[in-house]
Amino acid sequence: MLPVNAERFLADLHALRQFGAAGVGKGVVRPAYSDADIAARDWLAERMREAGLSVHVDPVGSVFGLAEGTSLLLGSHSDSQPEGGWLDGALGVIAALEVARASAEASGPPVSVVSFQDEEGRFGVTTGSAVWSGNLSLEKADGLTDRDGVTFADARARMPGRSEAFVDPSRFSGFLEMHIEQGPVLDREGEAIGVVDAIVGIRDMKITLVGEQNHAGTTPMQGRRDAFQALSQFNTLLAERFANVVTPHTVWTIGHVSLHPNASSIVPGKVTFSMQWRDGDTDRLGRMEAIIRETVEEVAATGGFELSFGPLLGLEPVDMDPRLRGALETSAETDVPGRWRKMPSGALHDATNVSKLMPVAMLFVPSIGGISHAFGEDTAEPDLVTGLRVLAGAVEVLD
Ligand code: HGY
Ligand code: MN
Ligand code: MN
Repeated sequence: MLPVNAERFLADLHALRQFGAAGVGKGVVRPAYSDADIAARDWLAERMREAGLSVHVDPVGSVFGLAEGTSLLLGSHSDSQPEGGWLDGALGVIAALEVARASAEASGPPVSVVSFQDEEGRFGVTTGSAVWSGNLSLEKADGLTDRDGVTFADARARMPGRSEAFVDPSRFSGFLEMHIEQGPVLDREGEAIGVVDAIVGIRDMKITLVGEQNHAGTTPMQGRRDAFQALSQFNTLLAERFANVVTPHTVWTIGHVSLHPNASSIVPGKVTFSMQWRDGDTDRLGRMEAIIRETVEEVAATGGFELSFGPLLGLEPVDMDPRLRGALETSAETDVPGRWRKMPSGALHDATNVSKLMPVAMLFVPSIGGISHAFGEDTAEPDLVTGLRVLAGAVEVLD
């Protein structure tokens, strides 16, 4: 087994959390290209150099620590949601760093490390790895805007030390991403490791409805073109119409709503909201898209609203590579016999994009209470260390 150092790994994980530490517990606010994110990437690049890796910051700000020759690539992302936890992404990056370091110290197999940029989708969906993989063109990415109207082009220009070149993926033999589960299964079942078999697909777009802004006291209920009421009606109709199409694993979320002008005494004239849906079946994702479009078109036509759609972003469901997955399974069975399971991922990961470039596989450690994308996200430290050992063991199996 590669001599990974659990104390050094945990110390680095806590050090990374200091960038953007917020909220109660171990919360983090470190969205892509924020000052905290840029400082964290700078810190990470220094740790990579100390580990003997050569640092390459690609045009979108994904930070690679490259080993010489052909290597395995390990990593995840170090940006966070607008309110996030200390482990989502960070765990996979710091575990990768520790395995690369330990392997170099023991003259083991070459291991490279990556922290992809904007996995959490301030602009798109897993934007940094999507651009690297070709799932999203740089031109299209540059035109995407965040919820405040900042473009991806302007945001990535803030990232110092960027190269003009993307890393050539042919230098890597495969990609392993360790992550927290972000769901309740492993914690509930008392298991230590999940070996992912497939990652669900996703669709995401912004929808805007424009009605008529007016006085909230004098405008009769009859004839109002109230954008909030339109959204509310759409939401209710959508749930009814999805009923015959979805499975218990299908999910959909209206997570961001911008209501204009958002004041108590004004009938709101405009709403822009995010519409996101996820499922393991591409056909179902398409059927859901058709229902979303028809339903909102109907609401707009009946109530007299102007309707517009933002770009449809998405990633297809993907299966993990059997050989890499097998290495994780062998390592898990050696380390925690009978205390691991195969499982799908309902969260998106950079591995989805990277699978276009090379074989990929993923492992999960438990999330306490299944909480993530919230300040309360956490994992018991012994479980973090088990994940590190299983990852290191898989690297050895593959060697
Ligand atoms: O939203 C996701 O599934 C991921 O955490 N970006
Ligand atoms: Mn993540
Ligand atoms: Mn996340």
